[in-house]
Amino acid sequence: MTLEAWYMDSSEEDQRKPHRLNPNQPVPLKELNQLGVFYWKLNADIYEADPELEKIRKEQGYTYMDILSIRKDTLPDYETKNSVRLSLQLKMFFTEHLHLDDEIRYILDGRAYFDIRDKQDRWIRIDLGKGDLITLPAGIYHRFTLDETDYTKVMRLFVGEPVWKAYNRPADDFEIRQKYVASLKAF
Ligand code: KMT
Repeated sequence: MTLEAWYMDSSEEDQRKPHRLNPNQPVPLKELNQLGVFYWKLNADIYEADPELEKIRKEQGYTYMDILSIRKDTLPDYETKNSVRLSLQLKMFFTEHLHLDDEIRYILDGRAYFDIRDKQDRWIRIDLGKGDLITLPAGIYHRFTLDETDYTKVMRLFVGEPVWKAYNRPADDFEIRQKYVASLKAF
């Protein structure tokens, strides 16, 4: 089971680039687990009838699911017509925020990055590809971006009726944020 993550540089360059430090500073899965992030590797080719996915959904109570394809058009009118909403949404996804519920995402195709904050408030970039299912805990500050391939197809899972509302940082007074921060002290 492999999942690659690393500490990010602070350059303002294109968010879709890897932004690794030089030399690279990897973050092992165990460290992600201590931040409340969990991971499964599945076979995305059989997601429509995958007993392993079914088992996870049942055990975790992920009753809701939908699928989004996210593609940055390379057409010159990317910022116009139908692409405007997607472009705005991508901007929102990359604005640091938290949710009141866990965020559960399963990459069915393509690639994407999730960035999360560690305990010292440093950015960790998590590199996701086809077959990667990740859960981010409620209350963690994070953001999402496509990588340079500009395409991902992602399954969103949720316990019960989905609530996608994002609260941009600062959201430190939220009970869920305080609960999350307190949970980190256990380590
Ligand atoms: C979020 O709110 O962080 C996201 O939904 C990320 C994008 S997953 C399609």
